Amino acid sequence: MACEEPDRILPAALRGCLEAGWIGARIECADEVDSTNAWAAELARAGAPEGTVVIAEAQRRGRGRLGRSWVSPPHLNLYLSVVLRPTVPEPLVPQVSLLAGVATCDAVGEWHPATIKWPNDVLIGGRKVAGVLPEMAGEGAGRFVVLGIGVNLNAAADDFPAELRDTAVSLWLATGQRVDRTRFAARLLARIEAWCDTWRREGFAPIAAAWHERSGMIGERIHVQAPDGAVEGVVLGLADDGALRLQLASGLEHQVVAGDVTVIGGYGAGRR
Ligand code: BT5
Repeated sequence: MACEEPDRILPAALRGCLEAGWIGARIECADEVDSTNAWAAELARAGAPEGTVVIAEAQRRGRGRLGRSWVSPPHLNLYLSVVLRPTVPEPLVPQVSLLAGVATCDAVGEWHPATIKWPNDVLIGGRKVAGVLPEMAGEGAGRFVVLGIGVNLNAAADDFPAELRDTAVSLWLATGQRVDRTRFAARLLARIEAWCDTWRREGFAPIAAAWHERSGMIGERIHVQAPDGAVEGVVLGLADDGALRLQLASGLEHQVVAGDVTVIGGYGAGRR
């Protein structure tokens, strides 16, 4: 019986799908790593240029936010990290997190309509199709951001552990069509490049506007489980540092910088 080669994303094929630009200045692909974010950070510390992209077919210790993990089965999905060297003042660097959510939502949206949940989860039908983990490191001129993105592309339900089957989804599960992972990676990188260029030229306002459009969260009543406690309020919008602005029952404004959001009563309940 012929043995089928596993599907792989290869640097030359990916480069062939990318339009000339700064993203993909260097592309590295591996079969398996602990975490593409850790790998990209190593390269960045050793001087890798902005736009360096690393992709792994599988991750042994894929990272989520707040010490959580990212399920990364081999040859099915996309696990990618990009090295960025933003020149904006340090307090504005976290804006890149929202930018990445917008770019990922756009790329997923070319296959199936999707929305963003703060800060940057990408959802289809309320289930998570992609997650973003920006990690900042280095000082002064050596400062860099590793933008890690995981997108579920061709995973089937039983490629996810039982506890994620109700909350996770892949493009394949949503559309019934297999995704060409190289083409998806190229579209995602193109969107990241385009939004980074907009950020550099015009600042955060267009990114905040795009985020608002894709999130559908403004005016919703939400519950946030933050590391320092729980809070409930109505979403007013984004602050300049990417924090979520809430109006509390007391009428006071509160800003959430980290935590997990639940929309009370589901999306749209606050506007009914
Ligand atoms: C995230 O964290 O959503 C950020 C995930 C970033 C993953 C990428 S892959 C490439 C790069 N290299 C890395 O090491 N990481 C980045 P968070 O919001 O904390 O979500 C994590 C939670 O989502 C977990 O606790 C699970 O509940 C759920 N989850 C884990 N794997 C999932 C998957 N494949 N699809 C959907 N949900 C998942």
